[in-house]
Amino acid sequence: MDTLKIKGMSCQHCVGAVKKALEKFPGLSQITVDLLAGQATFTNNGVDRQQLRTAISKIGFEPGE
Ligand SMILES: [Cu+2]
Repeated sequence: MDTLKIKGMSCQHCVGAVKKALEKFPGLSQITVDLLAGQATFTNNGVDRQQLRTAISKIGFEPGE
């Protein structure tokens, strides 16, 4: 499993928005987004992490490395 830190999530709506953005990548599966931990966890089958960071930034959150 991979994790990606995400800053700026404050409620379950944020969690839902992040999850939806990540679900658009066919290479990701088993996606969970944890509000308290401020991170997403997923299995990544070949998606460039930079693309994930870009998608998260576009919807207004701040991705970590
Ligand atoms: Cu929110």
